[in-house]
Amino acid sequence: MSINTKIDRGQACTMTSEDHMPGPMCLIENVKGQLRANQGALRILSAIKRPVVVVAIVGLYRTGKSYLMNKLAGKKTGFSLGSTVQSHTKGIWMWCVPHPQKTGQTLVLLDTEGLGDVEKGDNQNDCWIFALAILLSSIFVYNSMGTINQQAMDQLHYVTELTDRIRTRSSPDQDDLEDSDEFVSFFPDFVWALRDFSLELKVNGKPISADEYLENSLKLIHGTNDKEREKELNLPRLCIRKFFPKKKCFAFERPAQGKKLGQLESLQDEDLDSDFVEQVAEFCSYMFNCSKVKTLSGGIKVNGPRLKSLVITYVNTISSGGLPCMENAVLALSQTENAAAVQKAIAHYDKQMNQKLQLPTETLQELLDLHRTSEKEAIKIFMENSFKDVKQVFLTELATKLERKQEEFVKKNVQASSDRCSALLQDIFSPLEEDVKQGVYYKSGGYRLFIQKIQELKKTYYKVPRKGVQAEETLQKFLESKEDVTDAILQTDQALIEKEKEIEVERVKAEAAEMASKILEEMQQKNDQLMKEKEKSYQERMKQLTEKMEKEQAQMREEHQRAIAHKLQVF
Ligand SMILES: Nc1nc2c(ncn2[C@@H]2O[C@H](COP(=O)(O)OP(=O)(O)OP(=O)(O)O)[C@@H](O)[C@H]2O)c(=O)[nH]1
Ligand SMILES: [Mg+2]
Repeated sequence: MSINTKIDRGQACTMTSEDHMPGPMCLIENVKGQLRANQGALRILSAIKRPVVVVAIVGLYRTGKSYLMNKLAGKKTGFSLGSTVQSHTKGIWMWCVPHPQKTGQTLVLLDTEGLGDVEKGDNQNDCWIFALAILLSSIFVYNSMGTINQQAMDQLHYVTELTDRIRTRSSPDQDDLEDSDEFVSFFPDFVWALRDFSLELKVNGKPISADEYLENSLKLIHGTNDKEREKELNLPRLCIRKFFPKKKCFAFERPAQGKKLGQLESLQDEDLDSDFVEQVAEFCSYMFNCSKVKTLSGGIKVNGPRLKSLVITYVNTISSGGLPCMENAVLALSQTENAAAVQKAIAHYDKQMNQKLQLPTETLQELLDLHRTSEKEAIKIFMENSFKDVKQVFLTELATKLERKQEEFVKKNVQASSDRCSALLQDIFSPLEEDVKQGVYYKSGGYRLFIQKIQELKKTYYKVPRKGVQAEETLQKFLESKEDVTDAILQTDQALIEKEKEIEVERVKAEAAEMASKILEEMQQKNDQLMKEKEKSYQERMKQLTEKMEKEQAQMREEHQRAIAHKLQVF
């Protein structure tokens, strides 16, 4: 068991605030050459809702990487250092701290297993550690000892292998950009940290900056006799120039001499080389000021849960023998987030409707208007929280769900109106029913009185507000149920001659038919309203979708243009 694995168990990190981890934790374990995401660390990432700036450090083993990362964390100890020649850090370790300069952002420090340890035998793992550090970070620190000589360049062969290890797209494009040309759009900024750099930075007697030194070192070699070797020597230089548009170099003095080097963690700044202390301060200041939030294709800003999703997708792909693909990782991310966006939109719709809707509504339009406003807001929320919704799968799901909800509300509205109207009719007509029971209308002239009374009560019924969409239908049904009584009163009325009774029966029938046709007309009107509403919903979705797609396409075009511009600049 490695020392760091012991620490992982021993000091199980508990978060005291969103991004305060008392110490680092293993994020990607490397157990016998198998990479595995650590669930505890993933849980910590889930809780970080702020955008993350991810700094990863990579380089040969035993070159002071962990020590430098502790400096970025502002701590003396943290990432565990080894004091022997044995390689120490295993896998990829993570430490999330509040960003020292940018409030509202979290700094995620990734310390990686040293490359090139001869004890490991093959370098497969090294290549994957290198690739993962590139894929996960927004600023990538390559750490090496001494000057940038050919040996240092050769050690950077990992960068030349990235084209075989990383894909940007799931299916290569037919356009003028190769897959690796697009690395530039998504790759982190590049920082080369030169440790124990003791030479003076001068060319032809003139002082040069570390950045100029790096630029000079990346110039291609020309004019040798061995063209094959020349190509080989130039490849890492070309790759760095091609993949990383933004480069920076820092040279550090040896921090201390002799045995002190083994006890750096316990030394105060006064005990360290003063130039080194200054150089570390400069390095930290650059990292804090110039590092960007990790951003994915399409301008998607990464926060903790998104970083977690990237870790899972990449590690799973690598463990199952596949090549990590940036586009697929973004798609995997979009699946989870778009599903959540649908939920969020629905929750908002439900909240709005429950707060504002009072059933029964006076008219169907009143309900439909409220639905439309809430639906518009829900779609907006979905658009704000979703991305790369290929073929609008999730938008369609949302639309279907909202449509079903609208149908449910329409049904509920009908029921509420029927219930209210029935109760109202019961209330209004019960004295009349009582009189009928008492035989008040079964007498000569009783029929006219009865009809008069009904007309009166109908008026009372019509006057009551908010009866809703079923007002007519419920009344008609109610009156229909009273037809037998009406008929019996008519037949017993001695004051009317047979002819008058016949006419009256016809009149009542005509009145009922008129009411029925009115109701039919109303139903037709309601159907038309619902159809129109569907059309409006569709138009609203399309409007918001077009706006979003235009924005996404502009972003893509910009990324593409940047890649082409960089390609032209490098060659
Ligand atoms: N010479 C030298 N030693 C350093 C420097 N920084 C740290 N060290 C010492 O080098 C040893 C290894 O430091 P680490 O930070 O563990 O190195 P690492 O690159 O993380 O090592 P691995 O995890 O094995 O890859 C420790 O004893 C450190 O005190 C430096 O700038 N120069
Ligand atoms: Mg280390």
